[in-house]
Amino acid sequence: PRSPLAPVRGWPAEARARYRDLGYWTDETFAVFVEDRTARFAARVAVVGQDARGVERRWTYADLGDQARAAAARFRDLGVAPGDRVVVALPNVVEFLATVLGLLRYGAVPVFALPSHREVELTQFCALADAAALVVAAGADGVDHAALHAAVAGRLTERGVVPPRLVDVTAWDLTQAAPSVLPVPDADAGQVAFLQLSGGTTGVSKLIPRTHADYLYSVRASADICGVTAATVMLVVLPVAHNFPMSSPGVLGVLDRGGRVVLARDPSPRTAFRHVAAERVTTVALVPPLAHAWISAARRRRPDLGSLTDVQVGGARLADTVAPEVRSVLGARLQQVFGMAEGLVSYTRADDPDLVVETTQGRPISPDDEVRVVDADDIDVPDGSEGALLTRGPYTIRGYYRSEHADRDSFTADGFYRTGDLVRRLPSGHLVVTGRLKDQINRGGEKVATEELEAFALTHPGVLDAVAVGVPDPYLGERIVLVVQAETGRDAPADLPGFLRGQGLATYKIPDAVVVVDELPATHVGKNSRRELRALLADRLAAPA
Ligand code: J2J
Repeated sequence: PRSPLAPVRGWPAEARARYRDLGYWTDETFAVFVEDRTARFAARVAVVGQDARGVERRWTYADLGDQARAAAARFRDLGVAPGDRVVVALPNVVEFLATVLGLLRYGAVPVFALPSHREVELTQFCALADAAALVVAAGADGVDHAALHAAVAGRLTERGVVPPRLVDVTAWDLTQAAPSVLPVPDADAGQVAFLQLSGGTTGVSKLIPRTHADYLYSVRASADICGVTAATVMLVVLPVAHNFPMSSPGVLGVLDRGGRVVLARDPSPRTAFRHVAAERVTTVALVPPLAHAWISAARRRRPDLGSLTDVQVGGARLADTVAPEVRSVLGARLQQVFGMAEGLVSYTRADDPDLVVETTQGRPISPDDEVRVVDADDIDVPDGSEGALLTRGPYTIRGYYRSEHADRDSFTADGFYRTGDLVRRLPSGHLVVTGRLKDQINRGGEKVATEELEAFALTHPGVLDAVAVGVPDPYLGERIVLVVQAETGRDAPADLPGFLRGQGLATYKIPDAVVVVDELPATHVGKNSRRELRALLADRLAAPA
């Protein structure tokens, strides 16, 4: 038996009462959501995509309900109990929806990993969550999941944690009937429903506890803002477990309204354009490099994108110069989305002037999202000036999962989340993201903690010191350059990317380039000087040769 779900720091009673009175928080849990929507829209097509074996599937809402209940029964039969955490590391296959909706229907707690995570991250998530199972699709990607699981299990055992069971959805018989009765758990909507991943700013990952009530509010409000209806056909090219395609308004927003989700197995424009034409896709969520790729591919190929009305771009800053091309080349409306798995999501609106849509990252979902823009002493700066963004509201967490230490740095005493983003707020309330305070590289929407990367580089015997730098890149926004000072008397490490891959780090964290220097510029010891060093190196490396 696993430990119970750990208590989390939630909203104070006054805030809870207010969010309920305002109608933001309801009693609906995800288990009820799954039952209700799959019954209400039973005959409509809910999801189109490949299964883990590469077979094309087309599930109605009724099918999706059956698949979720069948998955729930499989986890129950494996000995997973309601409340147990289950790490889900699946690619964009239909079993992802069966698994996640099944776990929620059953009352277990999904932990959203990505298929690009490797033994380092999976070990951290499993340990932190005390996970009962790890779900993968061995048939769908080239990864040796048995070896990966054995490595994770080995590391966990060393740390005194009982390893999770490995569940490979490729083995599931999707034609097997669901059980007729499966009790709906009597959870409270104020309880934690699942754990999302934090982008990470430190050596260890943080997990984000989201409740039924707060998350479903953000999903419903997002679906309203984005105009999701039963006619919406959403293409998912980003990893479906990420908070953006999941909830802004994402897969859940579409399922809330009876629309259709189309899962793409690869994010290339070629595959995506094929899906758009075949399924008459109306909307898609992209990160800036993909928006770029779509625009240049559409210029060359002139695909049939006639059905596409809305293109969302978020996860990293979209260049002002690229923004107008969403309409001129893709023929769709642009929506900028600035969000975070910790909560706050900001959207440009359909009735915003073009200039606002093209140059700002929108305004928050809720009238009760409290936003502060502050200087280094936490004093509010005037509108139009750059400052650090702090936020508190009906769907922004007040604390991480089992991480009191991180909480002291990440939240103010009165419960504001320190986003680590630098923004300007316009008098209209729109936010412009201008930079970042946090020790993180945003590689085209994928977040990499500099500290973690540096710590792994330092384990190489030839490395005396290492600095991970986000260097401006026209396509990715930032690329990862690892600046390394070699240990005196030793050869410069030959293949650091290969070494880091061998350490079991996620593929997206592997540096794009390594630069070996005789000596790193001198700075004073400490966290801030480390930041200065990264900034200094970023400037030098960005300068044209
Ligand atoms: C600049 N930086 C951005 C943007 C996120 C919707 C959309 C995105 C995320 C997400 C999400 C940005 N311009 N438009 O969860 O629901 C950077 C900021 C932010 C961090 C959060 C959603 N959109 N960012 O990207 O948890 O630095 O969520 O704090 O992965 O991404 O990252 P993440």
